[in-house]
Order: sequence, then C-alpha cells, then structure tokens
Amino acid sequence: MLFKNLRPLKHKTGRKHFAVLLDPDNLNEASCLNLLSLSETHQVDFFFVGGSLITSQNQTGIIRLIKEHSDIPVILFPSNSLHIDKQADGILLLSLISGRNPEYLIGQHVISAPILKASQLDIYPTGYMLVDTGRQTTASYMSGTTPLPYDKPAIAACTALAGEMLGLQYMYLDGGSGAQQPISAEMIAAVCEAVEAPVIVGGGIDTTAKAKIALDAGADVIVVGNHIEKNPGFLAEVSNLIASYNVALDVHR
Ligand code: 1GP
Repeated sequence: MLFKNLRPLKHKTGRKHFAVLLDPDNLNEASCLNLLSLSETHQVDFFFVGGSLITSQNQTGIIRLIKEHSDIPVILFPSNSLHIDKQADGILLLSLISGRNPEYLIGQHVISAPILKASQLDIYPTGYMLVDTGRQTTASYMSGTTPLPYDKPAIAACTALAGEMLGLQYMYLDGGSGAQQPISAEMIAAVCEAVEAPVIVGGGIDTTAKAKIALDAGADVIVVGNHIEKNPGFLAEVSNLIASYNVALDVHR
C-alpha cells in the first residue's frame, strides 16, 4: 500500500490509488456514514480528512466515526498545526512549495514537530503545490500565497524537483476544492517525469473523463471530495476506473 511501510518511499509502485477527501465542515453523521459504507464497498484506498479552513468543531467526531466504522486508513490533510488528531493513521506533512510564505514552508512544521514526534502518526513529507485553476481558492487566500500558473508545467516540474531534492517524498498538485477545471494533463505529466516521488492530484475532478486524464498523465493518487459530497454515486465510478488500471497492471506482471 502506497502510504504504509514504505518510508522512505524510493519508487512509484505503478498502482493507482483513490483517496476520498472528507471535509469535516461539509459532513454530518448520516452523510459521513453513507460515504463510509460506499467507500468500504468500493475499496477506497485512503481517507484524507481536512480542509483549508475548518469552521466546525467536527473533525474529531468525523475521525472517530471513521475509526468506528471502517478500516480504511485516515490520513490528515491539515492546513495548520491545530488540525493534528492522534486518532488518525498518518498525516500529510505539507510544505507549501508553490508559495513563498515561510509559515507554510516550515513555520507550522516547527510547531507541529514535537506533537507529531510524541504521536503514533505516520508522517508523509509532501510537497504541496497549489495551481491557479481560474478563481482564488480558500487554500490560496488562507495561505497568502500565489498559486502556480495553470499553463506553466515547467514551473511546476522544477518546483517538484526542488522539493524532492530537499527530501520531500510525495508531491501533491492541487487545484483547490471545487476547482472550475482540474490540473492539466501537461502539468501532471511534467511533474511525474521530473520526480520519482508518487504524485497526488486533486481539485475539480467531477467526471470519470477528468479522472482518466489525470491517471493517464501519470497521477499515482487521485483525490476527490467536492463532487462525491454532491453525488455519492461518483465514488463507485472513480473506484471502478481505478480498478481497471490496476487490473491491467496485474495482467501485465
Ligand atoms: C482539494 O484536492 C482536493 O484539496 C479535492 O478537490 O473537492 O474539488 O474534489 P475536490
């Protein structure tokens, strides 16, 4: 499994993975239980839990609910040190390398380090790259950073390469939740070619065609949140698509 027992991860596995983003602000107990049941049925690989701004006090309860009803690993997707929750299995330790705000490059990490050291959480050092997909996102505003230009794959590739040279073990290209358009195939391919690290892609994936474009371009993990909240049936569609890639991989082994 991509995020288990592979630290430090040296090679991509070739296998495609599906992460469902659960935003505590957008879930109640009933909707969460419904997504948990669907995720178990359709073999989702990971839950990412978090958001750029969490206004409810819901995160702890959502993670507790997941742990009570599911064995799918819970990976925190935090926007700051307040979002660390020891009930989870792991955390994307995000360094916002598309931006130039030291608080999100290293500041929050210094605050978090002793808390994480004392926890049992698996730590996944991740180069987080926000991409401008047409309108300002909560993540861009809250972090006070300029996202990568949409049509400049070379900047994204060099950013990822620098992040990997600095020791980051995963790359996350994010257009922001509910993005009007997903990250381009050209940018995903450029980043995948530049680094050995597994590449996570999310933001605005709301059709299987868009998911396929990201996977074909080389994404190792695709993340879907917004559209599954609106249309839980989409979870099964993406899961089936991912399975079709992995079946083909197994056949060719
Ligand atoms: C956002 O990558 C995630 O940080 C997922 O985006 O909610 O648009 O699927 P969506």
